[in-house]
Amino acid sequence: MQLYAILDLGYVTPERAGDVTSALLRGGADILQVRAKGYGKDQIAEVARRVIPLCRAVGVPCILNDHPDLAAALDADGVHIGQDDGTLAEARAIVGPGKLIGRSTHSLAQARAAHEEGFDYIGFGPLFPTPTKAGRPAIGLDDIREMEQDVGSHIPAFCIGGIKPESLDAVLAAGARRVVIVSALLTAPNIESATRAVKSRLLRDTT
Ligand code: TZP
Ligand code: MG
Repeated sequence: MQLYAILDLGYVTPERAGDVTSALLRGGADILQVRAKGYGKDQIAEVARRVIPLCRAVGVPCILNDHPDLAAALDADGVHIGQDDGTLAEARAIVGPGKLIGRSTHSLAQARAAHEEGFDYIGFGPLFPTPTKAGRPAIGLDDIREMEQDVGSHIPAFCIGGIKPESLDAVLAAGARRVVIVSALLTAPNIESATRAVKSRLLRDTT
């Protein structure tokens, strides 16, 4: 599980959700999140109801951002929550056992804390400034290796934030083994081939 794709409705209209999801999956995304900041729960549910079966058909977990209640109601494979979205126990009580629960982390200390709390996976970043999460300071590449040692060797840890095909080599050289890439895939002229290119580099250049 090396490439985490996000169907982000900041870049993709709801009408294109199915086609874009299929392209990400054909390109080799290993896990996929539906992220829809500013959308109402009904709209998110409508999109997720179409995306979840596409993922399930190819055995890729489909994670909902932010809404444990919706994730439970739609039988998504899990939920992703931020630092201000409550505890693991609170989310677990809503989604139930057997679902994945991920946490956004923005420092080595937060990454260690998320692992100790028992999250199933983490995001670690943003490594670089990114319009997808505007205003969030970049944390750079220096802590990746230690994060991988302390956390990534126990649970999947996905580096995230401003990663482009051009910066992937530097991110991997800094010790990353798993990445989330959002805008660089969703705005690519051919989403499937852009995804496939990133995936094959991850398969080749990580252990
Ligand atoms: N969390 C930390 S950075 C980020 C999120 C959701 C955005 C990643 O998107 P992009 O477009 O790959 O920078
Ligand atoms: Mg959140």
